[in-house]
Amino acid sequence: MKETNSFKSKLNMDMLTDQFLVSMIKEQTTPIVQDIEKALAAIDNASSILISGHIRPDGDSVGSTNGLLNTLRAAGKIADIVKIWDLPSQAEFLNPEAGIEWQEIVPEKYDLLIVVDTSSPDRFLNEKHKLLEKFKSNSKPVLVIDHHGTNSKFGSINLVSHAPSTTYLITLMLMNSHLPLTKEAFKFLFFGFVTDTGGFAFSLDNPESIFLMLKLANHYDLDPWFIYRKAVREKPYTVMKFVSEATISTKLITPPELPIRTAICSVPPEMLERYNLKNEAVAALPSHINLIQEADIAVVMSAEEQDIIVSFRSKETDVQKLAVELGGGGHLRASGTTIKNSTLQEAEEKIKKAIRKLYS
Ligand SMILES: [Mn+2]
Repeated sequence: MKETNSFKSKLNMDMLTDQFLVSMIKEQTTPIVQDIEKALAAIDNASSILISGHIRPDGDSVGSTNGLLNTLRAAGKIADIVKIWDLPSQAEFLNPEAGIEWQEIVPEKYDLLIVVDTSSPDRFLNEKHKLLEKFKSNSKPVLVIDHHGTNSKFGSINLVSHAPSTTYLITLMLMNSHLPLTKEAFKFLFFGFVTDTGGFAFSLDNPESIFLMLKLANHYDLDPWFIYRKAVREKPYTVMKFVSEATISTKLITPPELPIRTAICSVPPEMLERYNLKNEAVAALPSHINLIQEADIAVVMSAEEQDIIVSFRSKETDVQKLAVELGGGGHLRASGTTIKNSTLQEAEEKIKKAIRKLYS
């Protein structure tokens, strides 16, 4: 690989002793090195930074926000996170709220807004806080760091690239920086990688990423098995029961009713109430329903106030285009959308119509 001038000395990666790991980090960084430099320049220039993940945060969103928070605070900067939702239960063991005092967000206090793992402005609390408008009208930079293929690049600086997780992009960025990538910060970044890849599985098309993250876990003296187990191999008893009931109620629709074999799981609010679970418990469902061998597409729907939250998963089929057709976005085999002002029944009809249109 050609060495570029962009790699300065004494970066985080230069302190690693494993030269094979260092060369792999450089190789993984090369296609995005210019965006990384712009992102790091924006961070360097800011002394107070506001960080936001996406609504209904998953492990990658929590890992990205908290990994950055930790690093930026260790670098002596003022850094805060926009609190947007209850945290996913599998993140509890990391104690992500430690050291965080939640307060009313005053956008004017910050020099830089970093939005992570968020494909479009309607996926974070922008409407409520008018963050994009306030930063842009004051000519303050907005840095978007994300790995969703459908990202609309709504920042003034965008580190947006195909990657196994947003925390992976952040890891590459920090390895190319002088910012203190602490053990605590890397723990969150590793956790985001594990959760978003379903325990490394979805990153098998980029085996270097698995090697790199495992080697770094080793470097930071973390126990990868412990984090992996906590992240993807354990679920609360009530969630297990809820997942079982939701699975039993799942319909498998096959041709000719739909052009492609589709498993549809619909979660009425009553079901969550019965198990005393919050909406975040639904996040456990899509990958589970996608296990159904006879289904090409898995659809999970749940109600949230007047809207229906929809997740799509597939084994091979492109469900990104299905989400986009319905106003959402995501990845090729994992995507989602929100169908506004709708009942579960109406949303299901809309989804079936889109499936007939796209896969016939
Ligand atoms: Mn993600």
